[in-house]
Amino acid sequence: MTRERLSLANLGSVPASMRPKVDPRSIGVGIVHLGIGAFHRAHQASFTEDALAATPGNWGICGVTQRSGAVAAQLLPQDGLYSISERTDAGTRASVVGVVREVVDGSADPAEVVRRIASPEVHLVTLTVTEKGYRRDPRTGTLRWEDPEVEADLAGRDPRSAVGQLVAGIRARRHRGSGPLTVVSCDNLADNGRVLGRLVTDLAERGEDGSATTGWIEEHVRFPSTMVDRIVPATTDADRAAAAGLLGVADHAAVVTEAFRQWVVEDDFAGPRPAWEAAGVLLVGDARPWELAKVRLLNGSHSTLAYLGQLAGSSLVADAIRRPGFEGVVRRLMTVDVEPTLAPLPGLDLAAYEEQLLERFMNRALPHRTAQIAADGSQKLPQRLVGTVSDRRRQGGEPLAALLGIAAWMRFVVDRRDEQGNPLPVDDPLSGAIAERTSETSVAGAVVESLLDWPAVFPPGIAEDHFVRDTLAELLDRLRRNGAEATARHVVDASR
Ligand code: CS2
Repeated sequence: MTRERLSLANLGSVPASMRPKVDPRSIGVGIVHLGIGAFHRAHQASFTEDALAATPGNWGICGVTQRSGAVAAQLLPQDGLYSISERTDAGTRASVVGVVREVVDGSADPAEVVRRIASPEVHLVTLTVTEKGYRRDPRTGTLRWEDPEVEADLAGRDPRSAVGQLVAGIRARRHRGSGPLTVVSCDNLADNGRVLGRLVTDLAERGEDGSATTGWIEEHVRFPSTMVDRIVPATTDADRAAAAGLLGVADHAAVVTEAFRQWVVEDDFAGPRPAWEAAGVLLVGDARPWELAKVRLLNGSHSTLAYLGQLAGSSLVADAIRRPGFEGVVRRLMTVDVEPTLAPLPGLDLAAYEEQLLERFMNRALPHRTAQIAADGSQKLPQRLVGTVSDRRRQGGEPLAALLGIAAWMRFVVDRRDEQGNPLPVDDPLSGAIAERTSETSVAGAVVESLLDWPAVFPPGIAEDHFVRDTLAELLDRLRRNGAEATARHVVDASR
């Protein structure tokens, strides 16, 4: 059956309980969002919609697609409308979100992105461009100047990198007198706001009007750090069909997610903002301890489960966590390896938080693919697992579960076959470099050495830590010989 597409014109045929909480026609744009993928639509847009339902204001979102126009093609014919389906064991709750008021295809129309950031009615730019979208060199903390996209943006074309878009937009704001701006990174990076602030300032400094722009940034632009959390699997055709069944109209931009959502933002804004606190957003003085806890506990567990699951043949997180030994590894990672590295977080009951994470991983109503989480490991591992290892080693600990996660990543990206011999979907911006580094030998100890001694992923000095090196080599060898389940059980037994 061909259904009509969701749009403002046919919103009346959507069941009343599923319509937007605010009238989309009444909201002006006040936010530009870079990277309008499924995560943003299920997270920041959903919080903003709820905030507007409580306290009206012109906080509509202009969503920018960064790499492909696919999302623009999904949202534009629908006037920016899309549905969120929350999946729990008790069933699905669908609702249409109305706060996305404009969509710009950043690859087709980069000048429009700059114009929108420079508009006086825009006060916020939020970003979800993934870890690799920052184009940052972990060795120096600044941009990878040799990156062709960075070079091209610096040379003055209409910018296409996220940092390039911000700098050009900020420069235009200064020229036009559009007023201050707050830039909110919503990616899973430790201290994401300060990281981004540094990249923007460094690029601005080398570009046109360098010192005038950096001076203006210093005075008029803020970069609060944030912690964002909601599990949002990539939408499938089956998800879109289910959404259409509930809505009565087709929704090509549908997203599915869990009921849980959390957003912690530093209360450091250059100008006005939506009343996000009315939607449950936590505004804090320092978001860093929240981000560190979330990235190491949730994302560290996710990556460990994803690589172990991929090796053992579990394509879904909810299946992986049920394999013998895997839950035990995640528990050990959280309580023995990560917890001692975290600063105390008043008001957060860590034990309850960890139990809740395990329940979220177990959620069978929300099929979350291990392949999705396994992607871009070289960009994710440093903040998810490697930081835990470094901190624990400094404290004299033996972070076996975090090391198992890293060893499983190594087997995934180097051997590229699961335990049944099936090819694995390695998707990583550094996969070429990984293959080059490990082409000489497949011996576990040598593979570990060639990867550990790589500043793009691992901090300097870690390769000299014999415990880290030997344990990784042993675990990689065990993964190859005995498989992921037996190796997970070995790590759990060693923790007793
Ligand atoms: C996941 C995250 O894909 C991944 O790497 O670990 O997207 C995760 O689902 C979110 O950070 C949850 O907040």
